[in-house]
Amino acid sequence: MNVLILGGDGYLGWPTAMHLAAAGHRVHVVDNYLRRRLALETRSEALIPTPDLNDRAETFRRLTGTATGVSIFDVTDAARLSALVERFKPDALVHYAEQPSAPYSMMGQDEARLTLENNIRSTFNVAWAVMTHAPACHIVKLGTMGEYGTPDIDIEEGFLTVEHKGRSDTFLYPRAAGSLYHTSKIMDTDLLWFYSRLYGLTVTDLMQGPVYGLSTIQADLDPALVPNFHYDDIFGTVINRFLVQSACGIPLTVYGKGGQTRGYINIRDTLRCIELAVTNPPARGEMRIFNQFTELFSILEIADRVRAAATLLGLTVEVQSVPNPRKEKERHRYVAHADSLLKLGLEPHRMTEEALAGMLERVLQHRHLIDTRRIMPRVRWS
Ligand code: USQ
Repeated sequence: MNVLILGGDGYLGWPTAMHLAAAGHRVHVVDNYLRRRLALETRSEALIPTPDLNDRAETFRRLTGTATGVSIFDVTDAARLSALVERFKPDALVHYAEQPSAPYSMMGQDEARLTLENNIRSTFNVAWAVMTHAPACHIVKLGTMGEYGTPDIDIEEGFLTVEHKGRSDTFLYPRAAGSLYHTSKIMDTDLLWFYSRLYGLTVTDLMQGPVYGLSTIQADLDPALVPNFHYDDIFGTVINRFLVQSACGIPLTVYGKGGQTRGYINIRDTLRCIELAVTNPPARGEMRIFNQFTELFSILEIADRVRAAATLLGLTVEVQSVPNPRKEKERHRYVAHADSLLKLGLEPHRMTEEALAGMLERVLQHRHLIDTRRIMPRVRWS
C-alpha cells in the first residue's frame, strides 16, 4: 500500500514509518520539525539527540535497502499537502502531525492558540486533501484516551448508545478533556465524524493512552534510529520521566494523590496497532474508533513498577507526592474497554520490570545528558 505519514519526525511517526516500510509498504513521511522547535524554545529537548528526518531515512535505507520518501513542510499549508496527496496517491494516511503536549497547551494564550490552530488546521487540511484527491484513502488519526476524561461510567470504544424517554440512539461517547491539547483532539474527532457522515471519508480514530518504550525491531538496528525520548515536564510523559528521575536519584514526582489512572501501551504495540488499522480498513465511508492501550495503571502503580525495575539494576528510588500542577481527579473510577485491536490480532507486550529495566539501562547510558532543572513541573493549569 502507499502510506503517507504526517508528523513523521515524532516519537511515533518515525518508528511507524520504519515499521510499515519494513512490512513492504511504500512510505512517505512529512514533518516541519514543530516539536523540535517547541522543545528547543521551552528547554525540553530529548535526552538522546536524534538526527533529522533525511539523515534517519538515509541510515534506514543504508541498513535495510528500504527507501522512505521525506518531505519537510507544514501540513497546515493546505496547498502543499493537497499537492503531495495528489502526487503520492496514498491508500492510507496516518495523521500524527499535531502539537502533542498537554502542559505546552496550558502555558498561556500563545501556546494555546498554536495548539488549536496547528491541530485543527492540520486535520481540516487532511480531510480536504483526501476528499479532493484521494477519496478512497483511509485516514488513520491519532486521538487520545484523554478525550473521554475520567467519567464515572465505563468508557466504550468511541460511541455510546443512549436511552432517553423510551427511545434510543447512538452518539459519539461524551468527551470531557482536561487540557486544551486534549480538547483539540476532541475537535479533530468531531471534524472527522462530520466529514465522514456528510462526505463519506473513511476514518479510523485511535484513542491512545500514554506510550512508553525505546525499542522497536527497526530502532534497535542503529543508535541513529532511536525514538525521541523526552523526560522534561512539558514533552516527557510520566514513565519516561520516572525512569530519568530514577537514574539521577530524584524522588519520583507523583502529582497529588497518584490515583490518576490511564491506559498505557508499549511502543511496539502502537506500531502493530497502526499496521492492523491500516491493513484492515473499515468499509468505505465509515468512521470507526478504537481504544488503543493494553494495561491500566494508576500513577502510584507506575511508580512502584519503576522502583522495582530500578532495584533490579541496584538503584534505590524514593517516591514523593508533589503538588499537582494540573486540574484532574486524583482518585476516580476508570473502567475502559479496548477489545477491537485485540480482535484484529494485537498481542500485547506487558509493562514488566524487565521491560522497564531495559529502558532504564538505555537512560543510564545517557545519564550525563540529563538536565535536572527540567524535572519539576514548570506549567500550572491554574
Ligand atoms: N503525572 C505525574 N507525574 C509526572 C508526570 C505526570 O503524576 O511527573 C501524571 C499526570 O498528572 C497525569 C498522568 O501522569 O495524570 C499522565 O500524564 P502524562 O504527562 O504522562 O500524559 P498526558 O499529559 O496525559 O499526555 C500524554 C501524551 C499525549 C497523549 C496522552 C494520552 O503527551 O500526547 O495524548 O498521553 S492520555 O493520557 O490517555 O490522554
